[in-house]
Amino acid sequence: MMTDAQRYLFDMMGYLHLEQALKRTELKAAQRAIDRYINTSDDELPEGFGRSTSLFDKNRTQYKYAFAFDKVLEALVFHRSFWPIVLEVSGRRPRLNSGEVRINTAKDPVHRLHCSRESFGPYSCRYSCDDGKIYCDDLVVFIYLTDVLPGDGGLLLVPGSHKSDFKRPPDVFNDGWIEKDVPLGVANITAQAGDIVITTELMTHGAMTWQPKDRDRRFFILRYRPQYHRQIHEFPDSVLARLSPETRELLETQSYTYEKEIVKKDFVTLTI
Ligand SMILES: O=C(O)CCC(=O)C(=O)O
Repeated sequence: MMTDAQRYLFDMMGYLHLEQALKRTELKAAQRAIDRYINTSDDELPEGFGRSTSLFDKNRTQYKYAFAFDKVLEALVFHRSFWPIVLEVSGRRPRLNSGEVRINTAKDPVHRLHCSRESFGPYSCRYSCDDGKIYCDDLVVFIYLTDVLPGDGGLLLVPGSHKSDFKRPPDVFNDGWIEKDVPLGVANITAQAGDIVITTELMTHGAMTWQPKDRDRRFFILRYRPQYHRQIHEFPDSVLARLSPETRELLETQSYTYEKEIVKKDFVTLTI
């Protein structure tokens, strides 16, 4: 389960910043695996892998199914620093809905502020607290693989907005277009490589233009939903075939009552 401090902070602000959550060896191994992914030509990549072709990612900054590219990356979906959080907010009914790596360079445009409530309506995503626990049906985990320094740009969050009941008026935060100067009420997260930031899709978030010309921003985006959720991403067989049994179980959709074996463990390790 989450610690009391994590529960308090996540509930109040809508996000957690876990500093240096990855060990140095885990970080180095993940960085090497991502280098290998992006330096492999399209025709040598396993079936299903490559840059995103999604309409939501016109600049093709995302590398699909990165968690399934290498066992080092696959192990991160169960990382001990946030697995108890995934278990709590899913009511011990977790499912991984996607796991991609995003790479931002100076060419990439600003990512306008958005959230599920604003994009898809007030009932698209849920956040609530019951019996001393948090429930949230679209948890987003950002694992940073490179440093973000003050002034670089990158992730913006509007703390507390995961509980907002009002529509954001267009004159607030420049209608969501935040190029460089961060307005009061918005937080620019300057995470270091190895840090993990956890939030919900209900949180108003976006990203400023990446400023450095000599460094890019690389991070993993893992998204978790309850196993019975109806808005799911189906994974291709070519991706499923590469995974360990524990990860395949994490990707399964199941009923409310079904208890997966992986939820019985405080720490999940991949068996093959
Ligand atoms: O680039 C970022 O840090 C934020 C990503 C984002 O807004 C999203 O994936 O919806």
